[in-house]
Amino acid sequence: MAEEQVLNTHNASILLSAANKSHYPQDDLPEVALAGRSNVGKSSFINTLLGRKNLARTSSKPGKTQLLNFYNIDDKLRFVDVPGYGYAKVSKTERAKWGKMIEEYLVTRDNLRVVVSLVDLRHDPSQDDIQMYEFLKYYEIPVIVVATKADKIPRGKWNKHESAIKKKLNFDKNDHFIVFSSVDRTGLDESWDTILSEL
Ligand SMILES: Nc1nc2c(ncn2[C@@H]2O[C@H](COP(=O)(O)OP(=O)(O)OP(=O)(O)O)[C@@H](O)[C@H]2O)c(=O)[nH]1
Ligand SMILES: [Mg+2]
Repeated sequence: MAEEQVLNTHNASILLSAANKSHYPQDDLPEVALAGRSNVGKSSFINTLLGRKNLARTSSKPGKTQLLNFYNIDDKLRFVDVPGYGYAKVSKTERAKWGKMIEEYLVTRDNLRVVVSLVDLRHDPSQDDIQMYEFLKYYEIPVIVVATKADKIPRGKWNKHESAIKKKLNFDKNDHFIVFSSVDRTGLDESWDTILSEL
């Protein structure tokens, strides 16, 4: 998408929630999926990018988002909020269902242009974070790594945390890495610029 193309990011709404392919929207609009551990800040990322308080549902209760939630942005693109992984209190059966749902979407969805893979800037990536990144690299799905909750650590330590995360992920230096905060909006413009450059 040409960046000069006008995108009214405030013109956004929830379109539908889907458990499988048969419920996905049927058109050619580009989609940006948000993936990451439960509670990492996926829904907050969407709200921040859209300048909305609570369009994408956020909660202090992890594991709340159970379906793929499709958000329409100005009839030009969609965000797809993917349920978070790694929530301990989820049963094995639920976990398997989650795996099938997300894999089906990521592997078969032609509309998908890029996955924003969120990690917590404060911590080393989890095994699930590493697996998600490897999965995306394996399927050659473009990925932007966004490290959230930057407001919770001093700016002087960001670089150190970024390096540690990149090392653990075996980060491909051709990929984008963005330090982000939905509290003070660090990385907001960079996130939009990067997402639009991938459409
Ligand atoms: N300080 C701070 N808190 C954040 C940030 N992003 C999200 N949070 C908080 O972290 C919690 C989880 O945020 P969500 O956006 O709901 O996380 P999620 O990844 O969508 O979680 P699930 O839907 O359960 O997978 C909420 O209490 C948010 O307010 C951030 O950048 N900084
Ligand atoms: Mg969420």
